[in-house]
Amino acid sequence: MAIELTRVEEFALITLNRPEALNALSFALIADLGRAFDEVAGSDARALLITGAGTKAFCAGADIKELIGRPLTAQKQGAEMGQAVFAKLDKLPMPSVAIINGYAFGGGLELALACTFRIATKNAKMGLPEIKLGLIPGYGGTQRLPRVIGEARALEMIMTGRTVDAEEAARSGLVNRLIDGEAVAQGVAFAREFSGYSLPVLGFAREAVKRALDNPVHEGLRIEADLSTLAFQTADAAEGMDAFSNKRKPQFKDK
Ligand code: CO8
Repeated sequence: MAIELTRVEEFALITLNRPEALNALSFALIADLGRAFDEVAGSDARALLITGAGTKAFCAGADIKELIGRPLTAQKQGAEMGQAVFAKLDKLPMPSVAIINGYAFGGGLELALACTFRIATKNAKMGLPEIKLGLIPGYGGTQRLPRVIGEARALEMIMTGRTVDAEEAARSGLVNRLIDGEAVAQGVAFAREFSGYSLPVLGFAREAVKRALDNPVHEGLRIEADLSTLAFQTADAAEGMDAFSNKRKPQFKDK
C-alpha cells in the first residue's frame, strides 16, 4: 500500500508513503485513501491526521506520469474518482488535520484543502501549478481554495501557478498555523485543542460554517438556528452547562 493507516494515541494517522515520488497521488494511492477514510469513519478516532513520509514533501500532487496520454473519458472518471474520495474526507464524522511537512502541490494541496484544518512546517511550500502543465485543478481545488482564501487570491494562485511559502500561507489563511519541531507531535497537540469536545456537536459546528459558504445569509441563519437547537438537545450540552454551573470539568460522551 502506498499509504499507512496507524493510530497515534486517540487519533488516526494516515501517512502518504511514496517518498521516492514525493508522495504523488497515483490512482492506486487515491483508492487506498478511499478505503482508509471508510475505516477511519467507522473507528473511535477523535480526529484524523494526514501527513507525508520523508522530509521533503506532504504530497507533490497527482502522479503526472500516469496522466500522460490518457483518453478523455478516463481522465474525467479519474477526476470524479478523486473528488469522491476527497469528499469522504470532507464528510468524516471527526475533524481532520493536514500536517503539511514540505511540498503540497496540485492534488496534494487539494487533499489538504479537503481537511478541516491545515498546519504547516516553516519550510512548507504550496501551490496549484496545474496551469504550468496546461491543466487546471481536478480534485476540488477550484471550489475549495476560494472558500478558504477568497476568490481573488485563489484565482491568482490557480492562474499563475505560483508557489506560496509557509509564511504567506499562514497570512492568507491557507494554513491555520505554522509549526516547529516534530510534525506529527505538533499535529497531535493541535488536534487536542478541540478533540476533547463532543464529536456530534463539533460536527454541527463544521456543518453550520460550511453551509454559510453555500447559502444566502438568511438561509444560513436558519440553518444555524436548526443546528444550534440540535446541539442544545444533546446530552453533552446538558453535561456542559451543568458542569459550568457546578464549577467542574465536563465529561462529554458524544451523545
Ligand atoms: N507526479 C509524479 N512524479 C513526481 C511528481 C508528480 N506530481 N512530483 C515529483 N515526482 C517525482 C519526480 O519525477 C522525481 O522522480 P525521479 O527521481 O524518478 O525523476 C522525484 O519525484 C523527485 O522529484 P524532483 O527530482 O522533481 O524533486 P525536486 O526537489 O527537484 O522538485 C518539486 C520538487 C518542485 C515538487 C517537483 O518535483 C515538481 O514540480 N513536481 C510536480 C508538482 C506538480 O506539478 N504537481 C501538480 C500535478 S497535477 C495535479 O495534481 C492535478 C491534475 C488534475 C487532476 C485530475 C486527474 C484525473
